[in-house]
Formats: sequence, structure tokens, C-alpha cells
Amino acid sequence: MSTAAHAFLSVLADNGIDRIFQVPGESYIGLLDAVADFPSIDLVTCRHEAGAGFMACADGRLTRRPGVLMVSRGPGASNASIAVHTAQQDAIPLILVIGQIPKKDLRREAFQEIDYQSMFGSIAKWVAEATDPAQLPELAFKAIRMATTGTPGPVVLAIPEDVQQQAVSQVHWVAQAHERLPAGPSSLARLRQLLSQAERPLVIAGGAFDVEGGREALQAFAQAWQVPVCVAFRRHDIFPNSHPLFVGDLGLANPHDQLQQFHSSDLIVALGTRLDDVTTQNYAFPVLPKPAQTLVHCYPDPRVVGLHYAADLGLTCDPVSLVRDGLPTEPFHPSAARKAWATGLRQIHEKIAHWPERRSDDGVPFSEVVRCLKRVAPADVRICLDAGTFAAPTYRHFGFDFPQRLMAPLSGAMGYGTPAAIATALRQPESKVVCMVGDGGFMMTGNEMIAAIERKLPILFILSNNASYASIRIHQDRAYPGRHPGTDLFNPDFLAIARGFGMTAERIEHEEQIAAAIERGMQASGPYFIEVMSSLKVTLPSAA
Ligand SMILES: Cc1ncc(C[n+]2csc(CCOP(=O)(O)OP(=O)(O)O)c2C)c(N)n1
Repeated sequence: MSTAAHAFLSVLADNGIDRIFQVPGESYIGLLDAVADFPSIDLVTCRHEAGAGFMACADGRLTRRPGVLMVSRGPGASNASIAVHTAQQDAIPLILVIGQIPKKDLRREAFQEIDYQSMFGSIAKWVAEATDPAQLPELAFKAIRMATTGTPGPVVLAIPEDVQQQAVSQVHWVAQAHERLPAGPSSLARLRQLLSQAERPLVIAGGAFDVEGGREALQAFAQAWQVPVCVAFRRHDIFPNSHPLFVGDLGLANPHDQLQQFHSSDLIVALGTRLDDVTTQNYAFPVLPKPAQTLVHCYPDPRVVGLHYAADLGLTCDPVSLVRDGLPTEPFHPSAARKAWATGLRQIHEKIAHWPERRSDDGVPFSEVVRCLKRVAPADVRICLDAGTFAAPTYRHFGFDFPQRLMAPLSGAMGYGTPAAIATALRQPESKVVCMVGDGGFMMTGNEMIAAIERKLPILFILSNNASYASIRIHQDRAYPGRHPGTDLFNPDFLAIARGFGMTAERIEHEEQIAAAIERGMQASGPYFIEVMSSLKVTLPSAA
């Protein structure tokens, strides 16, 4: 016999969970106490449930196992909700464990009670509430299965405090590896036929290639078929950006001439992407519901393929297997027209990616900081981005090559950057992690950087201080020129904060200071903080 909490945790541990992010609460001290008996599980204590949640999201993204966070009922669960939304939008496996009020008081509107099914029902893949201690190991197992199969996503488990420490008999629930569904021979033959005949094909590649070997398989496929590849929203690191067949990303600011060219494609091969709102330019490319092009859509979840778009060849198999199995049967020689198509797309991309020359009298153009970072960043740098306009130069100009990684939320959630950097540095301590964050986003979860001091993580934090929620100001500038209520920021002394946390910190006030400061930050063996006094003007449409 063991306690239900031990049984629960042993199922997590047996299935590869080795880290839990948490903010403690009296409603789950039973579970918390049991964690102490699992030396294989690293317990990361956080300062806010949103920070813990973003760390778990980043961890789930890096390991493809569920990121796990434990929080208190009511207030803790409410703070953690942003992680559930992010995991759902980003297709990341996540398990949110909530200590629930005692079983006997359920549905009495007791102190800090929430009905989590109602609260999370529309954003979680599965919400379950234990009523019997013996259910706990089974719930842990099912949570892992639910979070990791089909489209990965968030699962919420509410565990009443009085069921956590009761004795249960230990049952071993361990996931067996299941063979991923391959595409059948007739589908592969059709795919080959379409790819060999198309004059203007385009691959749109998404996050399902973010698995071991996925990127390499995609690259081999693209090369063998000489087909240009465009990556889905914020999936820049899926395909080497310097490759001649890389033709850009589908994001929030694709120029008109590029989209026009994409529209003139005759075959779209959408691989491992859900063809979401942003990737499809608000469902305009491809056109909903029946694209102008022949559409091949492959995603490992039958709920996704054919849900919005009518694909000519819809495949609910594993996209990595598809690109491995779908290579040409004999060497493929593209036509002159097809070569010209790929070259034309690449030229448009190169024009977009070209670093701009920007100067301003109100501060440092943040793109110059990113440009310097590109020059000195190691080949395996991990870039963690918060949401904000400071991030635009990285998406547009940085150019990610294997094995560099981009960690940015598809949900556009502010507050992601700092916690994601902590989780990334914990998971991949051998790589340099750079976190870029705005003065708005930093004040949401920047407090989590204390973990970088505690655990001596060599993260370079770069804060863009433009005294504004600039992304929103840009929208204001377009809709209500010259009017900016609510987007000015009165800021604290960020260097004093960073130093107070125990970090080495410096400020960039002029462009000439960028190179030396970034160099010092990259060389530092511990966490390092740089505040950039950024230009606001260069980002505003009225100054363009
Ligand atoms: C949690 C959350 N709240 C609000 C928003 C809306 N929003 C998107 S970007 C942004 C401003 C970001 O400001 P800052 O971090 O200073 O970066 P900047 O845009 O100035 O570079 C806001 C408020 C959001 N995406 N996420």
C-alpha cells in the first residue's frame, strides 16, 4: 500500500516526468509532501502561477512530455489559467494539477472552490476531478495520454485535499510506445504524383516537426523534391532559414508582394500544421473552405484535417513518417519553371529578411541589438521571446539555423519570455539562453528570474525599455492617429531591480554601446541583465 499522492507521482515519474513547477497551496500539501520522496523529480518553486505555468509550457515544448505544474485551488488555479490557454493554442502537452477543496464540500460554493470543468472546459483537452483516492494513478496515466496524443494540449486534474494522503494499492500504469500511423501506399503515390507535376508547389511546415529527427526529415524531403518551404506562425526553427529553399514564415506582418506570390502557387502541401488563424492570414491563404490550389494537408489528428479546409489529399498520419516515406522513388529533376518559382520566392524572402538601417533620436533601434546578437550568438543559441513589438526584428531578420531554437508563444501571451528562459536553461544547461522581453511583459513575470540566480543559470536577459506598451500603441496609431491613452508606461529602475535580484546588470543608451554589452552578456557564466533604452518612434507607423 502507498498513499494516493505517492501512487499519482510514481505514475508521472514512471512515464518520464522529472520536473514539476509549482506555487504551494494548503490544498495540496499532501501531494507536495510526497514529492519529497521522489528524488528523480526536480521541484521548481515559482513566484506566480502564471510564471510556473509558462515554465511548464516551455518544458513541455522542449521534451514533448507533459510539462507539469501544481497550484492551489481558486486563486492559484485562476493565476495558472494563462498556461492552459497557451498550451492549447501552442499544442503543447501540459498537466495542471490543482489541489481541490475537501470532497465533502464540493459544489457548496465553499472557500476558494471552483468547478474546473466549467472554468477550463473550453480550453483544456480534458478536465477531471478525483473523488476516490484509488483513481489517482489512473488519472495521472490518462492525463499523460490525453496531453500527448492527437493534437497535444492541456489537461486539468483537480484533486481534493482529503483524497491525497489516503492509502491505495499501487497499480503500475506505464504508457507503451505505439507505432505512429504511416501513410498508405495509395496516398504516398498520390503525393508523389502531385509533387512531381506541380509547377509552383509550396510546403507549409508546422510544429509537428518539432520532434527528434523531424527537422532533418523535412529538410531531406524538401531537397529531394526541390520544393520551397514556408514555416507556420512562429515555427521559424523548423527549417534552416539560410537554406535556399526556405522562403519565409506566415506570421502577423507578411508583405503584400510575398502573399501575392504565395497565392499564385498551384500546390500547397501543409505538413504538421493546424493551418491556424495567423498562419492562414486569417483564413485567407489558403482561401477557406476550398483553396484555389490543390491542397495536401497532413496532421496527426483526425479532428484537425478537413475541419476547416477541404483538402484534396487529407492525411491523418504522422507527418514525419510521411516525409520520410514520401521521398521520390527516383532522382527528381525540377523543371526550369519550378526552379524559377523557388528562386523567386527566396529572393522575396531575402529582401524581407535584410536588416534595415534604422536611426532615431529617441533611443536605440532594438533591431540593432538583435543584429549584434545574430553576429555573436553561438550556433545552438536558444532565443526566448516575450510578446511585444521588440520581438519583430527577431522574427523577421534573425534567421534561425539548426540547432538554434526559438521559444515564443503562439498564443501571443505577454509574460512568457522570462519563465520560458528559466525552463529552457534548466532543460538545456549546455546551451546559451537569451531572453528578450519588453518593459510591459517583464513587469508581468520578470520576478521569476530569481530562479536564474538561485540555480546559477547563464541566461542573458535583454529588456527593451521604450516606456510603452508599444504593440498596442501601434494599433492605436493606425486606428486613432496621434491618440495613445493607456499605453504610456511609468517605469521603475530596472537595473536596480536586476541588481537587487543579485544579477550583473548594465544599460545600453547609445548604439555604440551595443556590441561590448552584448559581448559581456554572452561571455558571462551566470545570469546577466541588459536594459536597452529603446526607440519608440522607429516602431510607430506614423514615424515610418
Ligand atoms: C497577458 C497579455 N496581456 C495583454 C496582451 C496585449 N498586448 C500584446 S503586446 C502588448 C504590449 C507589450 O508591451 P511591451 O512588453 O512593453 O513590449 P513592446 O510592445 O513595447 O515592445 C500588449 C499589452 C497580451 N498579448 N498578453
